[in-house]
Amino acid sequence: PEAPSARPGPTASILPPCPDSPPGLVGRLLIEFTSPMPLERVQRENPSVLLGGRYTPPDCMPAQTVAVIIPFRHREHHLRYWLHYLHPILRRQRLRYGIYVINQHGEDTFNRAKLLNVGFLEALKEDATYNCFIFSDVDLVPMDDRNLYRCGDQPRHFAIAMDKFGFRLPYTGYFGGVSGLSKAQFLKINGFPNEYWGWGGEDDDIFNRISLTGMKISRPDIRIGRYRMIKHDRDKHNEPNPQRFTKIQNTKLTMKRDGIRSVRYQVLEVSRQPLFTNITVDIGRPP
Ligand code: UD2
Ligand code: MN
Repeated sequence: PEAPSARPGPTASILPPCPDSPPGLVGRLLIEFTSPMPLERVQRENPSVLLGGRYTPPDCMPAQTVAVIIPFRHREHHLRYWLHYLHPILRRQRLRYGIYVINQHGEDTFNRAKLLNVGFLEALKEDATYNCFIFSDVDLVPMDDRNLYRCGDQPRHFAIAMDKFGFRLPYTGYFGGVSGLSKAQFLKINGFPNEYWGWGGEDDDIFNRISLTGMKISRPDIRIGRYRMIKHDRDKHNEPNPQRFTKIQNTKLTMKRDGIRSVRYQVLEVSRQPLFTNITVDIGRPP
């Protein structure tokens, strides 16, 4: 008979917890968007990523399960760079994660925050163990892998020093680009607003929700929270929202009725790609 030690055991139960500071991070990274990035190449270079863009570290047990949610429409070219850079970074960070691209169906006005609400609910339908949600624009790549895509005891703002803002925070209440909330933090603010159609304001509304519920934004060191944004023109059907200035004055009233508890949408397709899960959704149009 075979010696018991030769048999692979239930390895998951004997793995040590993942370290707070993952070994093998490289620090500052060279990020550029000039050479073309075929999806086949990105797939070839990330064989350890499982179908749907799932990954679990082989050598330790992570404390959190992280869903990365990307609001999306017609940005395939950006998504390829994002996947190329982020998968290896998230792997080095020893995260257990899944990537969800929430693709707005049709050509009505874009609604970033509503898509992020959809991502939260749909990721949880895929895996009820998600307890940390990272919301990332498709065109933002961190320049330093010490910027850990994890949740903490306060909502986290990751993209604090972007090239397009001269590597500075544009204003104290800025919460755009890449942010992260635990499941409990997200539910505490009733998720994100569904009623910001077009460009702008939704990130400030989210900031207001966090402040109004007595939480404080946590941020990385300014030397570490650096980002490159892929240069782009304003998309069609995402014109600046003229209502945004008045809407962000009213978060205190609107956040009770407008949020994750009231979001209505229809999923049209869930497709598990090698490096991400694509969820195409009909979120309606502005009233
Ligand atoms: C800024 C913020 C962003 C958001 C936005 C206002 C930065 C880096 N980001 O982005 O977080 O607050 O202002 O709404 O400052 N998208 C598509 N297809 C579209 C339109 C948008 O995929 O047709 C997605 C995509 O993930 C994109 C994101 O929405 O990265 C934000 O839109 P943007 O990149 O056009 O706006 P930007 O760079 O001013
Ligand atoms: Mn952008």
